Amino acid sequence: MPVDEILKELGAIKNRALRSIAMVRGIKGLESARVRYLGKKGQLTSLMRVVGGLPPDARPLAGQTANSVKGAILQAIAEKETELKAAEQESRIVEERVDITMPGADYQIGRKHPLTLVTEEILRVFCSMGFGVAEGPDIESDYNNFEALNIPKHHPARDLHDTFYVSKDVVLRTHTSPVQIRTMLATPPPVAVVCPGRVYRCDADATHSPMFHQVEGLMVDKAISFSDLKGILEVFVHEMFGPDTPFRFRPHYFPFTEPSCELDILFHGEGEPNGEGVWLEVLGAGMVHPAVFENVGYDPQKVSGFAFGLGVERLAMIKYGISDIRLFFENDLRFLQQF
Ligand code: FA5
Repeated sequence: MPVDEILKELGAIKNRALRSIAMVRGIKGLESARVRYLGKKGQLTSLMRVVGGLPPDARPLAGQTANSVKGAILQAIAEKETELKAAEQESRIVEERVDITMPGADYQIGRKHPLTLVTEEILRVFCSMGFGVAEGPDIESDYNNFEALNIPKHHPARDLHDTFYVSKDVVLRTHTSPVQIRTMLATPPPVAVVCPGRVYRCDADATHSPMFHQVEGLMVDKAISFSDLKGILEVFVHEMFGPDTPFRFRPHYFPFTEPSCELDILFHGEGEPNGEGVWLEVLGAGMVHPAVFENVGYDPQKVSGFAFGLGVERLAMIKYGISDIRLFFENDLRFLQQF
């Protein structure tokens, strides 16, 4: 290839390369322009090989020209690279700009479940009267749940409890009364405790749930009488629901108390007939049966006491005017956010 032509071609390569580098829009495009002209098989590299093969007298001029074209292309690439990087940084600054004058992201603060609120309120009232708090396990022995409470195997009262059996001698506790047994086995009299917790029964409708909450109460000392029980429960109802709340005691039967009663509160809720209210049973109670004292090693000749077991859901239904117990367990935020 004659030198003239080589020089002309070098000039043309330079023009093309500078033009296409000027038009490049990104780093990738710049790299492919570099490969196109300066890569192993690039246009300038290939022509430089031809220059290498020229006769010695023609080589210096062609070689110098080729080197200066290469220098110009390299410089253009370097300048373009600086320009592209600056533009990229600029656009990232714009994209990632934080507007500190915008309002903050909204987040929801959790709150206590209505049953937790009511349980805390119940404990507050009894603790203010001198009761302590005791707890027991949800999975309980048949002995503590039934036998020690004067409900032997095959006793008809067992049918009332619709028990979930874990094994022959282990149950999901059907009430919090086994915590009475645990407390008396662990502590000599006098005792005054309230025992909150979950209980389980195979039973479900608008006022019955298969898992619900009770608070057990137990007071044992010398000469505790039924009037003490009535007085304590009256204070409780009036503290929880206000001094004018109508309530009534009704005779009842429990194998572990004698005499026994139930306490009803007049409930005004959605859907109740005539607007007169309905009596809702909220707790069972009575004087601890001598057989129970004997089972825990207390002497029924020396001590007496009362016990009660109240339903937390029932009290929450009355307090908040809720007619369906299932609302407590559906986890509907529209319901829960009202408390
Ligand atoms: C008992 O569980 C006795 N252990 C209470 C007791 C304790 C009596 C100490 C004497 C001495 P009962 O099964 O009636 O009794 O339940 C007590 C309260 O739990 C009921 O008054 C009611 O408020 C609530 N309750 C009972 N079953 C359910 C249920 N399936 N769903 C929601 N609450 C219930």
